[in-house]
Amino acid sequence: MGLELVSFAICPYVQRAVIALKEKGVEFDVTYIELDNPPSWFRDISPLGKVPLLKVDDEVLFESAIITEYLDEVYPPALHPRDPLLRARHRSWIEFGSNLLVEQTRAMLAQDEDGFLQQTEALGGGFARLLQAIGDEPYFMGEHFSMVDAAYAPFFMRYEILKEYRDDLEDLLPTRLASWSEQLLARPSVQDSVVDDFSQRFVSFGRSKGSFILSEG
Ligand SMILES: N[C@@H](CCC(=O)N[C@@H](CS)C(=O)NCC(=O)O)C(=O)O
Repeated sequence: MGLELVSFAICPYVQRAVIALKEKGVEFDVTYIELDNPPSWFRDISPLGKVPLLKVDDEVLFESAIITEYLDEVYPPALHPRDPLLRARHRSWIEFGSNLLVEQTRAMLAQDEDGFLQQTEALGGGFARLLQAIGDEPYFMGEHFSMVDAAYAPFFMRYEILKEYRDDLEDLLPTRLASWSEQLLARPSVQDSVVDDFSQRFVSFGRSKGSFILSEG
């Protein structure tokens, strides 16, 4: 089966799919597009106009959660727990992680200090909730890397970059979440899930959108 992932280089949702593919050792091709100026073939095949898309032979899948669920059904090892209730719980927390990614993007793209502080308050609230759900170290559910871990790794990778620009983000992250982040970012599947100049591209993107915290001063 030929797999082709359609990607925008700094998209965290694409990155979730890449991590899942790498954890499973599945071969795939990547086609990068620029979202500011998407090619017409992309508009033709992307119902929501968003990445990721996963082309499976002639079929096109969209939405990262659907893509990763498909991958988990087809390729071992399973990254979701077998128990239906636990699996549903994990899916719920993945959805929570998607909301946290939105809050993070808003914080990054805030145009002034007030906007940034407002968004970090929202992030802090999200962290407090997450602390109630996460188990003992190292991963979300203890010893084994799961789909929830794949879903949060892109958030923490971006958080590390943003921390370089704002010390207060270091203090905002609770210790347990910081140690989870460390585990995730050390994982080869996570390290190999982005382009080589990811940090630079991420920062340039933020600057091009007028990010207050990433501004060059
Ligand atoms: N819910 C979607 C979100 C994907 C998403 O927002 N992708 C962004 C790039 S990171 C995108 O394609 N945006 C283009 C647009 O909204 O027009 C998923 O999980 O796949």
